[in-house]
Amino acid sequence: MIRDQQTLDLILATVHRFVRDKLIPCEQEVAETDSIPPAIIDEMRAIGLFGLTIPEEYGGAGLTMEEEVQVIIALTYASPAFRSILGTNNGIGSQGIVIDGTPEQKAFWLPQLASGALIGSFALTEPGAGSDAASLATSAVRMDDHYVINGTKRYITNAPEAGIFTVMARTDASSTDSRGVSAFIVAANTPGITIGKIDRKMGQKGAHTADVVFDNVKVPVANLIGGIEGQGFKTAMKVLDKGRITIAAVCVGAAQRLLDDALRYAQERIQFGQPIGQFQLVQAMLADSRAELLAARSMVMETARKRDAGENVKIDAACCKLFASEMVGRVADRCVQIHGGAGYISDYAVERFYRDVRLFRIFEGTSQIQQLVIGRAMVLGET
Ligand code: COS
Repeated sequence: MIRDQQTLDLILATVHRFVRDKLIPCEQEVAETDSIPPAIIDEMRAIGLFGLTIPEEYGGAGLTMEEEVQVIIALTYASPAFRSILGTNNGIGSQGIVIDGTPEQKAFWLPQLASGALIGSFALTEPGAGSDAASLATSAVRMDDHYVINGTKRYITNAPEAGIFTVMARTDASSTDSRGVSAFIVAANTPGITIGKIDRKMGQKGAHTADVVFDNVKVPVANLIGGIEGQGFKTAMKVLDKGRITIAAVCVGAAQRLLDDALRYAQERIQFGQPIGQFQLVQAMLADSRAELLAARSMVMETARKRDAGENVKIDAACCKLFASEMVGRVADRCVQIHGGAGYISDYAVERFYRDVRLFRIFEGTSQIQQLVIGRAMVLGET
């Protein structure tokens, strides 16, 4: 749903300009230093990029899903690390509160996330619980007016920068499945929280993940999301449903950048006396990529519209994440191939993007988990 095309066009024009003038010129520096310059983050705050999806009554832009995916596609024309720093506030780091939080929780936390004053982070994965998220072992034990949380979370995006975590922990010690899990809002400066060293990743330099260790961390009862125990796994799944559409949009933005870079290279690079783009085998790689990109973009737009219309998009969101993340992997591979030897050299963005996009088939649910979600729901007769 587009609420006001003029306003959306204005936001998109601002993002396109920011990407072209500020983000792309700074990509190499981010990759080399593994950090985003504070001035860039300040500008993201000033433009309002941390609060895109947070409702207007809490200081955000309240974008619909259809509006959001367009902004994300525009933004992810630049290195995915830039989206990552603001991605959790717009997605998994805020949506637990947006979707299932109490009015008091929303009123207190969402304005701080919308402004970017606080970075939100989503703590589900553990050393022993990745794809099998419902088997998580982190415990939350009720003691009078607070809970005591103990456990370790792993590969937590933006953990080093986080001001708050959405933490999934087991409140029913006798349970072993999703029913005993609750979700909490935990301030990062609460005594007992330790952030591990920043993970050294294959790509996505500038986007940070780390372990988060909870050692007898006292969390007020008021921070139990929605105020009800046992709902935390469902909250996490609803957050991930939305997140999967967003990640698919990220894949579309990255694939567009890769393809534009490869097309430009194919038009400029001369071999056998002519630009390599004149050769049909190179054209085939461009054409396959263009067709797959159109398919992914169409899926994302259609699913975003369905979610805005209030339809259940569990299956379609998983389809989008599955197809778009595999698509961008194939596009990145072809674009490196079109660049030939240059594609293996880090002076060219395609080399970096090739490593960056590998993550999309893994995080927020692997391709195999998306297949499982889709197939299982189909067999159960869900639509
Ligand atoms: N929305 C709302 N509720 C949902 C839901 C959704 N999308 N998906 C599942 N649920 C509910 C189910 O209805 C079920 O509720 P009941 O107990 O009332 O029947 C409950 O949650 C448990 O669901 P299910 O039985 O499907 O859970 P499983 O343990 O079998 O696991 C998968 C489900 C594998 C899909 C889940 O663990 C998963 O998504 N894993 C990947 C996690 C992931 O993406 N991690 C990435 C890191 S976080 S960035």
